[in-house]
Amino acid sequence: MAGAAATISSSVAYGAGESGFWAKDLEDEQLVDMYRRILRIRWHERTMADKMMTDPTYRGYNHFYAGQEAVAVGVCSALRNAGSFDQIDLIYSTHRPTGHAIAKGVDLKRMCAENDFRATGLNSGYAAEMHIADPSVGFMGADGMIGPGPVIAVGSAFAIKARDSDQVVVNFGGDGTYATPHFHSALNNATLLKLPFIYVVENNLYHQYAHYSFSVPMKDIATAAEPYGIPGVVVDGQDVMQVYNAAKIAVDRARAGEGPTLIEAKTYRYYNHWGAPGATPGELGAFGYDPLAISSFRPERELRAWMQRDPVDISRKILIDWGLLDDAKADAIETEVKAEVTEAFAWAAEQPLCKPEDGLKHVFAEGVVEARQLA
Ligand SMILES: Cc1ncc(C[n+]2csc(CCOP(=O)(O)OP(=O)(O)O)c2C)c(N)n1
Ligand SMILES: [Mg+2]
Repeated sequence: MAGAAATISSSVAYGAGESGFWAKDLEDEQLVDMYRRILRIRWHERTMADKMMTDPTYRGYNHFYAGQEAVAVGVCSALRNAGSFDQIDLIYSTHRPTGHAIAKGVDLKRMCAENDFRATGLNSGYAAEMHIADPSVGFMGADGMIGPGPVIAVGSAFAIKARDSDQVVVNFGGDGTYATPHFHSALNNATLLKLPFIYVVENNLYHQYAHYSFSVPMKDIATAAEPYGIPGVVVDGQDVMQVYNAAKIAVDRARAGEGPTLIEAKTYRYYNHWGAPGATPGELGAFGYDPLAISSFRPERELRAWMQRDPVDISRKILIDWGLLDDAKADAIETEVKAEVTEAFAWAAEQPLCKPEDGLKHVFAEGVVEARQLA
């Protein structure tokens, strides 16, 4: 695979052929858990969007991830998500982080509290959506800046290699990150140093309100891997099994010390760039006009076409086709997840708000730094 962009075409049937081997090889419970996590992200999104539109006391805001769930869940399912900090795999997220956070396993209640600026939130209520982090599960943080994340992630991968650990680092980035110097610097250094690093580009076709072709000269961002001689993989980001398979191959390669991979997941976001403008309470997605955009930046038909290939429906169909679920079991999981999300928001709403005098706590780490950290 090295030296050329390998394509897992979207015509590959659900997990069929060589690329399907690992997903089919997972334990039944792990496969069902993928569906559960996709649903957890989806209902967190819908609940939060509805709250933003209907509850004036709610402070939270989000760059919604609905439509892209299979990317986060497919990738994180191929990672080590439990264990001590020197064992688990690490992910670096973006300004659109809550799906990544849930897929990696952050505590949903504490994330809901964080997003509503509550003192018992994941980061004491001072991070909110764009800076949430939970290193205990390897969720190294959201990042409001478009660009620097992958450079930090590559530094982390270098530290892992220096410690001779077999951990893997994944950086998620939007299609907008291609046009930043950090994208190229990250791939360059990860290749030269053969780091355990995976760059997952979530190509949802738009940066804010501009089509990606305004700043990306090629159709497939994965082809950016070619000059580095590392694998560049295009994957159907609506199909969790295909994402998983591509991620599993990349994770195995990274753990074996063979270096980085670039994965491009073709996907789409159902809400507008930020918050819930154009959305209607109780309805998935934002079809209306976003006043922040200069004009209607995407055709409604395009959104509806992507919604016909919905990651929730696709994962459910796969598991039913594979005989792991039937409609009644799938519905029961959905009911459980909805109850879990409702409970998380209700718990968060009762938590104390953070206090101004605590605002500068935890900005810098306390402790001792040796003059030379590497022998
Ligand atoms: C350095 C920097 N410039 C501009 C912005 C404003 N901004 C926020 S999101 C965004 C577009 C990101 O597009 P993409 O990477 O495709 O991610 P998506 O929002 O589609 O998930 C921009 C320009 C920013 N956050 N940081
Ligand atoms: Mg984008």
